[in-house]
Amino acid sequence: MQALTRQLGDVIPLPVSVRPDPAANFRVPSDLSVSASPEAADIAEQLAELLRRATGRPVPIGSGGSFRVLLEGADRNGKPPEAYGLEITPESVTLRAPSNQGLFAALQTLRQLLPERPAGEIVLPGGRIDDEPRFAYRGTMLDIARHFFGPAEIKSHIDAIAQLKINHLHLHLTDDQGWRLEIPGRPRLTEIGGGPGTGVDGAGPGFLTAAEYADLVAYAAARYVTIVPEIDMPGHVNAAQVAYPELTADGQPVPPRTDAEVGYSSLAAGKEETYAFVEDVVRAVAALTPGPYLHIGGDEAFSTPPEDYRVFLRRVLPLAGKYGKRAIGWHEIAAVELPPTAIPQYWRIEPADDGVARAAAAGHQVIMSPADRSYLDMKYDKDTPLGLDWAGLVGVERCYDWDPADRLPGVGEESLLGVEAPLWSETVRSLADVQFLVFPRLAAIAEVGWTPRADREWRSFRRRLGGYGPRWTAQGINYYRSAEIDWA
Ligand code: TNX
Repeated sequence: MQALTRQLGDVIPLPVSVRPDPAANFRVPSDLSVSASPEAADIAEQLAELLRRATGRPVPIGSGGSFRVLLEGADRNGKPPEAYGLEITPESVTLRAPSNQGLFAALQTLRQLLPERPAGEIVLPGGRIDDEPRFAYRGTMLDIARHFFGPAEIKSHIDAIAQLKINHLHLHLTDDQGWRLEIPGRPRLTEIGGGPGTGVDGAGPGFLTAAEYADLVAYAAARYVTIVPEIDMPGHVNAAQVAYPELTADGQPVPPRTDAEVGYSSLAAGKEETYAFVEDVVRAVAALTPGPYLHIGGDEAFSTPPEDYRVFLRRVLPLAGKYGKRAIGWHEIAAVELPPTAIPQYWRIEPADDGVARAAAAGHQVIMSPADRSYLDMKYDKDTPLGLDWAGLVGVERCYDWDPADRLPGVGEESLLGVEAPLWSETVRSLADVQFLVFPRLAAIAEVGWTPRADREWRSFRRRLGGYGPRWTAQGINYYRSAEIDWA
């Protein structure tokens, strides 16, 4: 009897319900094929591709296949769109969900039960998984302002995060050191803000054309990842002011900056040029972004007087709604009364009254990104060659062993839209650097966001994570082999 490739529950994030049936193992036949509901053709093709990769054999799609993809009825019985079932019997493997989003989630689970590369006979563990996420929003952020990453790199990152059921990629598109998205009618933003010498230490030039961005959004959508674009304001705007000096308070040009200071630049709350600019940008970004969110930044506006900050936000937050988007902002935005659908993203280390609890009490949803648990740009330990440490050292266990519903009094389970792990890029210079900081920690955040709190346990996660390592290796992902984990 061939040994099992994996146990049924060896999956990250851990599914809600795992019922193994050792009498029902499935031996993958040499003439395997995939059959699917007509509306699930795209998922069937993705499954066939995974099976081709795992077996090295051709995998046709047709009727009567032993791998079945079933889209079942629109009625979700109150379950979230990503809910799915995966059933493995001696005869067949069935992915079942009421939406393609759910089928995609099922596919990510099945992928972790398959080898990445052909390795002899494959026996899948019998039984049944029924699963659904704890939070609708499970995100990560990539800062392409401090260091630019191009379409191919961002796509490869999307491939890696989607496997962990991360379903939002927040792109930090603008900051003091660079402007990375082409805005029609404002060409100098990217000609200058994305040109040579931009980025921290001048090491990260480049920008996305509007067409490249639209293509990225579509690529992400095909993997059930929603792009959340961020235009950071009123602070973090030096690159915009270099391109358009009318955006400074006195209209005088400012020099480009490539250092990593924060809090020195600000849009002028009292100038109409400011709002004409912001509306041009918000309109353009909203038009390029089919997803529901537009992130307006709002963090660390240390050189904006508090009253100006409020004046600015009261005018700018409603612009997201005007162009059909829900505004997200770093938690500082809770200093003003927010439009009904606006979402503060909480990043603070110590609980403090930033108005976030008041916003939650008024019915606002909150995204949790506490820096000391979820900031992927913090060092793992004191010897980590990349990263910062202002929020402390963030090892894998620290990233895992906390709960978003406990973070801030007044912001409990029902107030949370979800969790996000940001990667700021001041210290990274390559995709390999990104991967080193993101993996394995994003796997921890993925489980924090998906798995019921009562089912989460560090020792179980640690064991499953050790088994995941070879998967990253096979995919060429430069993950950090933390000494906290016994890597396979
Ligand atoms: C704080 S926390 C920032 C970013 C920096 C990051 C570095 C927050 C919303 N803003 O401007 O890149 O620290 O860790």
